[in-house]
Amino acid sequence: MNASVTPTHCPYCALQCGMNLTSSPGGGVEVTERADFPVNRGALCGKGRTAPALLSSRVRLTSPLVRTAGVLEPASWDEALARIAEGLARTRTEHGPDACGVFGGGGLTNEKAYALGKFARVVLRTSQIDYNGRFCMSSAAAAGVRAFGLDRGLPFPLEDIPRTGCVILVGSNLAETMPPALRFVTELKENGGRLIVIDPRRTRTAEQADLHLAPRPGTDLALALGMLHLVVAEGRTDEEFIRARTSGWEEARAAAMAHWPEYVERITGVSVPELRAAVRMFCEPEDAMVLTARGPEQQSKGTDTVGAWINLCLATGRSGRPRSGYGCLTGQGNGQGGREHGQKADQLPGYRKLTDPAARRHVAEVWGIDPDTLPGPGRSAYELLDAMGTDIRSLLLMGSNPVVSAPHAAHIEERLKSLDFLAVADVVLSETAALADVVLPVTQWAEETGTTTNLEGRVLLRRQALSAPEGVRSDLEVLHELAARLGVEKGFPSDPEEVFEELRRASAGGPADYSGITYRRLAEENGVFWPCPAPPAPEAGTEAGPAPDTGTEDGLPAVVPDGPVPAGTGEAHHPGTPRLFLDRFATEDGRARFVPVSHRPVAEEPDDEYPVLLTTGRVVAQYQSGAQTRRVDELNAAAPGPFVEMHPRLAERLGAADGDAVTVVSRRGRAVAPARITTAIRPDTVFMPFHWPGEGRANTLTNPALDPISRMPEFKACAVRVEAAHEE
Ligand SMILES: Nc1nc2c(c(=O)[nH]1)N[C@H]1C(S)=C(S)[C@@H](COP(=O)(O)OP(=O)(O)OC[C@H]3O[C@@H](n4cnc5c(=O)[nH]c(N)nc54)[C@H](O)[C@@H]3O)O[C@H]1N2
Ligand SMILES: Nc1nc2c(c(=O)[nH]1)N[C@H]1C(S)=C(S)[C@@H](COP(=O)(O)OP(=O)(O)OC[C@H]3O[C@@H](n4cnc5c(=O)[nH]c(N)nc54)[C@H](O)[C@@H]3O)O[C@H]1N2
Ligand code: SF4
Ligand SMILES: [Mo]
Repeated sequence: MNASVTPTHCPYCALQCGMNLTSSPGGGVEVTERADFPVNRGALCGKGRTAPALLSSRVRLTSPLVRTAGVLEPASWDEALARIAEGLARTRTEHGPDACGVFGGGGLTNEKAYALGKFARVVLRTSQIDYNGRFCMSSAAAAGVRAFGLDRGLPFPLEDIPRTGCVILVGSNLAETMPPALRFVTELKENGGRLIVIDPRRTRTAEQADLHLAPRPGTDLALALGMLHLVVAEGRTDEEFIRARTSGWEEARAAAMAHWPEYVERITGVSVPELRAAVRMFCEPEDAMVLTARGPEQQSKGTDTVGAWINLCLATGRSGRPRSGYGCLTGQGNGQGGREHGQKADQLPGYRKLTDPAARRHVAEVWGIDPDTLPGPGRSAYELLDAMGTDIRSLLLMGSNPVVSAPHAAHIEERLKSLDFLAVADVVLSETAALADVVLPVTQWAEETGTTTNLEGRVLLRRQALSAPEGVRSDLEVLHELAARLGVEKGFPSDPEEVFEELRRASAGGPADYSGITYRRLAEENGVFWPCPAPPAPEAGTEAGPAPDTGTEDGLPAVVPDGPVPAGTGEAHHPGTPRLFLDRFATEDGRARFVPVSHRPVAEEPDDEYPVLLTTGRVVAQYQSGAQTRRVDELNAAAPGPFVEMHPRLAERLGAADGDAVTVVSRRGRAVAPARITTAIRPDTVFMPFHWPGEGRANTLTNPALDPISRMPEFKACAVRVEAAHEE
């Protein structure tokens, strides 16, 4: 590549900030401003700014590693790939195809996620594939499908936020997790809109709020029901909207009416006057939005909790129209696209269902196989990891580091060690890769091309800006080589555009239809929102039909340029769909569905032995399991290690001063980290970030209790005891 400036996107979170990579004289690249991308308009957080550091880092892997006499030793690609093919083939012969597991990640590009899902079903013929997105937004996805018939994190562009009247941010610490997006909230306030933040901690985000409610962790469901109760009691429902656009209101209303504000106050710790103030702030303006993130979602009742917030939006008519609605702030770089193209246990590309016979026929035809050979749905992420060493004997893992990020992590670490065979593809020797029998060094974001779909449902092109160091190969090349070694010579191209062309066909007609999107369009436009079907082939001599309604005729500026097709192509194209549900919801009858939901306690309530609630989350300078960001000096200096955030009253009871090591004990294990004492957290709650392995690993403590629908673990609430470390 000799272009000196390459416009591309950040490797980390779901905002997928635009950035330019400029060749630096030393041979690498540096990040320079790219102001034309509307999501971040040039702004970046520290992680994005420092992302190139890992490209040339000494700690990145540049040779395959193969475990020999118990030790990981450098090996040739040939040897490493042969070992993996042999390991998987042996498991299949000895224990059947479902004993081979595959684990993916929401950071993988659409092309990789698609190829990985196809690899599992076509090459390994296993049903046992899932990915870390199950730990991320699966509850919101399940609730979205249940209510709207479709899951796209945000049904509108971020640019709509400043144009609404009130935003409730439920369990999102936007200021730390997507810093450039805070601008939308600031603009909302400048326009006279109000911000409500719901978080047990007074976070940097909560500090921006007009109203901050600090419920006990795990009680958002009751909180939303209490607000809906007040909406009904105060006559603030939108009867016309309910009648015209929804179904199921009577049952949902009855369920909410059982949640009296005083009862909700006892459960949540949020006072009745605060609840009333929130209802007033939300209902008074004509338009309002509710945006949830991991706080309410990573609960063993996350699906119902999100359902309750959706009910609130529907009952007040704040859905299915411009400037209003419910949205989920998806997390990983390709958290949205990663859940659409088949690495999820129950899914085929285009957000199709593996249990739907028509979907199976369509995808099997694209893949050139008999639909009857497609396996059925497999286990969810935690259940798959938990079955390692018993039903699952071999695992191929790409794009996740569960030794740090899975709940009940010490148990998962044991399960990983009990596998007959583990292969990991990564850019660094993560804590999980360190346990593998074979580790494959793969290319990074700036060294390869591919598409991601950001939290708005905007499909983007990440472009290669420099060549990869010798010795590394791309994930697509890995899958190509492994497929061939396992007897499937065709169907696994290593060229990303070729994979995308097939993905377009596989997704055509599905809920997440990408068939009208091409690399060429993505290179010319600032992304394209799905669904974007390919236009029907025009009959000779006729003009293409009118463009479908995309929601850009509501007086707001179009977000996606839907102007003329690039000269010379001669085809009309679908402009993409920035705004969903404006005319109808994606259910069969076009109506949004209310779901009756009721409060239930967290899976593990505090008791005498474990009297405190632990919640977990993130800090601005580290990303996820930290595999990448813990290797960047500037980020480590800003966030060097774990801590236990606690209220002075709790600290006093322990006799702990700020910075003293404390031990946090749950039924699953113990972790040690320094106390960080602050009045910004509820006295009955402690908070730990989960970015670190070792003795400060938060996930040693967390509870793998699963939501019955989404199979999301309860990362956000478990019972613990806190001790001064010297008591040990
Ligand atoms: N710096 C940084 N940014 C990231 C990431 C990262 O690792 N680091 N990861 C990316 C990914 S994958 C994701 S999913 C997003 C996550 O983005 P967020 O959801 O914003 O992140 P979290 O810190 O997990 O949780 C948000 C807040 O939920 C609060 N919370 C805890 N328990 C509860 C509860 O019971 N109810 C409510 N209402 N709130 C609660 C926490 O106090 C926390 O402030 O961030 C993305 N961006
Ligand atoms: N306690 C607690 N635990 C949590 C959460 C929480 O809030 N609290 N949040 C959960 C959430 S929302 C998430 S998303 C998960 C995330 O946790 P993980 O699934 O562990 O995610 P990452 O740390 O991003 O791991 C990605 C790994 O893949 C590598 N990698 C990056 N890009 C590529 C690529 O293109 N190809 C390959 N082969 N490898 C690549 C990285 O180096 C890294 O080792 O953690 C979950 N765990
Ligand atoms: S906010 Fe997210 S996408 Fe933007 S620079 Fe930071 S990590 Fe990258
Ligand atoms: Mo996530």
